[in-house]
Amino acid sequence: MERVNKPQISGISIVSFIIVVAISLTYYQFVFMPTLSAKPIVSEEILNPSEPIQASIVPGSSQPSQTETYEPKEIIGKLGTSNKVVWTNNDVVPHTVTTDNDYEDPTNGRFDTMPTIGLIPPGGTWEFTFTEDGEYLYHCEPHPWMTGKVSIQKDFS
Ligand SMILES: [Cu+2]
Repeated sequence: MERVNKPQISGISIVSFIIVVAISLTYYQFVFMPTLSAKPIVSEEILNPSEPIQASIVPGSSQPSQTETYEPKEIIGKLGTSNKVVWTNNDVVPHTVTTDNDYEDPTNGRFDTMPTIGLIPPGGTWEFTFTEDGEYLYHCEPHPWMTGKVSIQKDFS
């Protein structure tokens, strides 16, 4: 009797093994990999906030003695309403907006004009949408005395 049963048992084991492998591969291909490569899901209000904040690069900012450079110096935005900032260069020389600590937004990439437009030309604008709350310090690459901060707060209302 044992001799008859043994091939059946190993047959069942092989079938079970194939099923387990097939389930694992399916999970890996259709659930695990897409989760790894997908960008985070962000609501429309955060991607396109209704009240972007206007900031200015003040004329004369390239002078080391000037204390007013980015205006307002501290920008406070609310996630889902005003988590987008538009900088306008009102000076006569080009400037950058560059993260102090290599910050990268999970959706919009590095908080820095350099990889996208480089320097903001006189009269030019640059905008950045923060999709996470937090405090973001930045400066100007050619003029390191120019510093500013963006605080994005969660909206609890
Ligand atoms: Cu500058």
